[in-house]
Amino acid sequence: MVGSKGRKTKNAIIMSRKQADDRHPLVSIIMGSKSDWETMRHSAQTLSEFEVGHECRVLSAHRTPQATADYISEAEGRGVEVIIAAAGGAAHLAGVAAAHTVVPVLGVPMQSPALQGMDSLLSTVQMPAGIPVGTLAIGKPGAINAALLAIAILANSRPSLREKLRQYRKEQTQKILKETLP
Ligand code: RP5
Repeated sequence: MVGSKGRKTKNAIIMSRKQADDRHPLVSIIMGSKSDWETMRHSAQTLSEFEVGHECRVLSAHRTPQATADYISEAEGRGVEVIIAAAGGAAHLAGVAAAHTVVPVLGVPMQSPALQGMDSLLSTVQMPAGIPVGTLAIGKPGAINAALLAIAILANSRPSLREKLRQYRKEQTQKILKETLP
């Protein structure tokens, strides 16, 4: 009886969380400029492939500082569990986001025209101790991996997502093994 009651309770918790997941975006993708979308659409696309609810916003650490602070400060209360922040050049968006929340922040450095993203990478990755940003690779690989890492974080407490990640890796392996060279 106790066991079945426990399972019922557990199921109820899982169901209510699934309902909540369906209602609220779990991942927020923010980027410093609309010009970053061509890269960051790969984050959104990857999350969509895993059916993870997300929202995308243009917010700048420099051009919209107050709106950025307000949005990030409210994200946790709205059910956001991971924030992906992309910026290029003097790329302070991920760091500023991390300063306003304890929700994990993943930074994606954009491939800037002037310095090919080295500026973005260093601005994003060199955070002072105490305010972490998990920084991914420059450009499209970073955008895809930020989404996969966000999914892996969510999957710690969502077994179905973890299974989807395993399946993704299997398919990727099969695809590579089938490659032929001219
Ligand atoms: C950054 O400046 C943005 O993240 C973008 O990568 C870069 C250039 O922005 P735009 O001049 O294209 O708006 O803030």
